[in-house]
Amino acid sequence: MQPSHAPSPARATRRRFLASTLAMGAAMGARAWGRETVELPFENGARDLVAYPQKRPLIRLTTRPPQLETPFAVFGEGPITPNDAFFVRYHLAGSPPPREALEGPAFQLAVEGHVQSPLALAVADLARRFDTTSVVAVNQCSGNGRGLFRPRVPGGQMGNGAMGCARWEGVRLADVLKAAGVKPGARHVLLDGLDKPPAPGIPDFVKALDIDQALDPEILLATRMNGEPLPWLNGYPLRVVVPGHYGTYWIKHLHRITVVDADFKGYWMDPAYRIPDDPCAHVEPGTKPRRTVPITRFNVRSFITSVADGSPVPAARTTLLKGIAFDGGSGIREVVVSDDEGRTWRAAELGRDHGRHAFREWSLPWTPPAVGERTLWARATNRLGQSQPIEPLWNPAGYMRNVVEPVKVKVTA
Ligand SMILES: Nc1nc2c(c(=O)[nH]1)N[C@H]1C(S)=C(S)[C@@H](COP(=O)(O)O)O[C@H]1N2
Ligand SMILES: [Mo]
Repeated sequence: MQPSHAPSPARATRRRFLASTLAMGAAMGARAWGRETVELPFENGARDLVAYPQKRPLIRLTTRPPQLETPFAVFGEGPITPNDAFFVRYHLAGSPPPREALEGPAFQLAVEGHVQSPLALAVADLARRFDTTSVVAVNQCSGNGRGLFRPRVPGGQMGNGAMGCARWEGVRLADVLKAAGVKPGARHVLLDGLDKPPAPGIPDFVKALDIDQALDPEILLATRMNGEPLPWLNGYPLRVVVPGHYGTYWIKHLHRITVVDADFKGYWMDPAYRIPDDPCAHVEPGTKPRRTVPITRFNVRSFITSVADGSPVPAARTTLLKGIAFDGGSGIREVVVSDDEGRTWRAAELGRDHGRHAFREWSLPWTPPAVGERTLWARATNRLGQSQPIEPLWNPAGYMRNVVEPVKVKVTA
């Protein structure tokens, strides 16, 4: 069953909406800082650093809609990604919705469909009617690191800056659904943001959760991020937070929740955002999977953040290597580091635990054994015993990259 979007509250303001999106680039006040650029480590990796409202200069992938990647050095500053450095991902050219459409009582969350009592809630009603709670959780785009796949794959060519970790504060989706009274036979819960397709025929960005999953008390409808209201470009005034799951489910500017009693078959669930039906979500490079399933939880990842690829490291001195690790919600058990391409590994010390969905910092003192080029590897294992492959795994959409990312350093006398 396809849900109808006809009675959308955004309809009435659609003309104004389209007009305003045309002027988006200028209206958003994006500033290129004397055309500062960065070079991501793959062909066609030159990107401008551009400051959008509430954002420091970030790596711009596209203008319409704005898609911004976090400069990797930010992850070395701590386990919480500052709001002004947090990455931005949108699908539809008219996104984000203009600020006026998101302010005050005009912005309402509708809860409707296969429920006993449909709700229309102002954002302020949420905190009044339901308990608030918070979680520190990583948001990561399915295509984080896609630009590094070989052979190359189509889609946004990102380095590893399409992730971030924040404290998200809000109410539980389960409580809101219970207040609306989910009817027996409910199958899917559809999540829709206020951004609308720019032209007929382009499917609205709607995601679906199975009803059982939607009732998981971990899933939040968040209004705050790191103690502040959500930035405009990260979903103001309300977004979904699905800890441990790829960002595609973290609907921004959430304005409609629809419970349906049939399987939802929207474009952004099928064919988009699907992975090979295989325990490692991969196929032979260059081939197509026979069966696919929707993408769900993060696999295990770790990164070295204290030294950048290609940077010099002094010989005969101890350098503190630092980094981060995370997984789909079991938590990190161990991070090991190798300076000899896997012949030997040493265990890093894990930093403070901010919860099993957060970036886990790690550190390890390292004295380079000799002058010359060295490749450093970090590899994490989660509490389920899952780890990271040394050889990259490939799939046609470039999702779920989690290979050990080598960092080459030049040890200098
Ligand atoms: N309304 C809306 N929400 C959305 C999207 C979108 O295009 N529109 N993209 C999703 C995807 S694919 C990702 S990775 C996350 C990114 O969250 P961020 O922009 O806050 O970093 O938002 C998700 N929520
Ligand atoms: Mo994404």
